[in-house]
Amino acid sequence: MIKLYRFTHCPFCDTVQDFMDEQNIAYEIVLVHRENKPKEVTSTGGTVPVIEDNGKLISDSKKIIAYLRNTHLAKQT
Ligand SMILES: N[C@@H](CCC(=O)N[C@@H](CS)C(=O)NCC(=O)O)C(=O)O
Repeated sequence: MIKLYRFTHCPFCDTVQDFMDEQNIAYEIVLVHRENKPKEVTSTGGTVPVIEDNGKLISDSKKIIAYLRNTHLAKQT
């Protein structure tokens, strides 16, 4: 299942999470604290949101949504 790394308060993270909710894409949330970011976040530039999908890490809300459109939505049709 997709993991969504996010801060509790983060408008970019909300955009990605709202998109996955609207498109019925299953995910689990990994809450990240600004002072103690996991390697999945530090290794991709240090900002959230980051998603992990089958071992692939993607950061940046626009890139994440483009990736999900190209992969997960294509699968559903
Ligand atoms: N262009 C990025 C911006 C993401 C961004 O700036 N996220 C903030 C949180 S809302 C962040 O992670 N800041 C790094 C920090 O506070 O350490 C996106 O669209 O995902």
